[in-house]
Amino acid sequence: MALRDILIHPDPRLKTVADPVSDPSEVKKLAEDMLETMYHAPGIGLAAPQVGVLKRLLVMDCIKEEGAPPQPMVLINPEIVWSSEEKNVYEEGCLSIPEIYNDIERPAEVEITWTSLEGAEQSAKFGGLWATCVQHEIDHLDGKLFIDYLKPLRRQMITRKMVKLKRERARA
Ligand code: K1U
Ligand code: ZN
Repeated sequence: MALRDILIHPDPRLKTVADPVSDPSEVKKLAEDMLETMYHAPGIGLAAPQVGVLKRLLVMDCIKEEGAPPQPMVLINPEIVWSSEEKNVYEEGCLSIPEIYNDIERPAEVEITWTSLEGAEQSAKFGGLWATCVQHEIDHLDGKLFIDYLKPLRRQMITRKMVKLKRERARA
């Protein structure tokens, strides 16, 4: 396993619609690296475009209780097939937009279909933080960031902050 570099906004790869994975067995190493990178960050989710790979693959583990066993999930070609009318607001963060948090409203429950690393078709309903996280990650696969839900002025301010952060990191 290896840690991968996480892209920071703005980056054209974070605005690109990712391509479907045709052979799940080809992304096993990428999925392992993404899980290691997510746990190391730390984060509760990570999408392949965030590590510069424009493929429809995401990992997540939303278990936050201290001492609880990890529950890593790998979703290949995920699709939202149903969303609840009921909404939920969560203060979201993003590993590609460090130290910025904002309330975002999304469907409270979603049903997702995806392919597993073994190539099996899967389906499940997600609620709570899992629902928020899987929608945030699928947005990444569609080139969408949580700041795209914000007012243009706030988005511009965050983008300027990130440009500055990237400049400082490049100099260090
Ligand atoms: O996709 C990403 O950038 C990862 C992001 C996922 C996410 C967070 C919150 C709501 C929706 C989706 C993160 O993991 S940011 C870090 C974070 O939320 C966290 C980090 C450590 C412990 C608990 C949460
Ligand atoms: Zn994100």
